[in-house]
Amino acid sequence: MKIEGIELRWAELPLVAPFRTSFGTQTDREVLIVRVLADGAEGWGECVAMSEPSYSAEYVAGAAHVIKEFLLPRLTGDPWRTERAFAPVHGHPMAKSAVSSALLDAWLRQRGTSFGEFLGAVRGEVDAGVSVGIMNSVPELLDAVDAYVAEGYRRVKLKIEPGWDLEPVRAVRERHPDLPLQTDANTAYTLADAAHLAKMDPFGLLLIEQPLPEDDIAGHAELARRITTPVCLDESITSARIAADAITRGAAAVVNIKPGRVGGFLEARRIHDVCVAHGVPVWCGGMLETGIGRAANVALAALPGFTLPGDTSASSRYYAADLTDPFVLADGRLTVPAGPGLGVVPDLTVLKARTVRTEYIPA
Ligand code: OSB
Ligand code: MG
Repeated sequence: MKIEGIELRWAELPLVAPFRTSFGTQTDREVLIVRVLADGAEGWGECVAMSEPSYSAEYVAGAAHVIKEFLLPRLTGDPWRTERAFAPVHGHPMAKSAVSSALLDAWLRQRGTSFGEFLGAVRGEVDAGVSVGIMNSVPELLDAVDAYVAEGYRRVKLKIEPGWDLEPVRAVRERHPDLPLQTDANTAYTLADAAHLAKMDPFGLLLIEQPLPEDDIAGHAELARRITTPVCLDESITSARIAADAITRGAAAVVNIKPGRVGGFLEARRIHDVCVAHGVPVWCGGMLETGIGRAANVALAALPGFTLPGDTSASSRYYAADLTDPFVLADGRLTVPAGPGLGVVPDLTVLKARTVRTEYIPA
């Protein structure tokens, strides 16, 4: 496949409700959409970097710069060759993933193969979980959780931080004794909080996600010895090599896989394979994706090792109007798109209405 060029689109989508985590509050999703044009084929990718470098070092404007200056000149028509060509560029996994996913979409569309078939999906639909942000009060949280449970979500994840942990988790657990429930701290604690975090042990949580800073593998291993809730890593897992290391050291009983965090779907699949080999369950994380990123995530979540529900929620959990046909919850599940490539295309009317800037860069 010969690359003709790429189109970058900066779009802004209002979230249906503000989303607060331990690292900040989001009311809009600023999203960079990549379109690869090659031999008459085209492919779409979504960059999951946020507006600010608060979840990880990447941010939208930085990712766009890296894509233009360092990735486009290395882009080839072959997904594996491109991955190797990107490797000398240190870091920037979200920028790499956006471009390599768009390339993979074009490559698969040309072959009439879906993301799911290509990755090794074993299911036609995947269990959907939902990530619930930090709220102003416990009653407000309970209302939000009740509504998601009524919609059919198969598990709930509560964002936590110091000052918003025991009380909200206890309240949700009392109201929903059998609900699959987990927490996500986005690095907000230190090992000195171990005794405090152990107070959540009686709540029967599926896991606690990324309680400590991303570079603290040893700390997570020590914390895992001091609490009974399984420790799951998100931010720390940036490659299959680190996944193997964290698992071997006892720092990760569960792994959250996000293609954008690890440089793309090829590495995401390797992490899945490493975890399966170690008997470690995985689930698909989310970064408030539009339908473009969601389509690929849902296909990934259909791999055999994804035995826990992911943060792959319906479009309506995020956006009043998604960039693609909406992903809809049916009996608490989302359907894996079956068509070639992503199996979805952006609705150009919605995309144009949300686009604030477009740039075409010939190869
Ligand atoms: O840590 O999993 C996270 C959203 C943005 C950045 C980081 C995270 C999240 C979520 C929401 O938890 C997942 C989603 O529903 O897309
Ligand atoms: Mg997380």
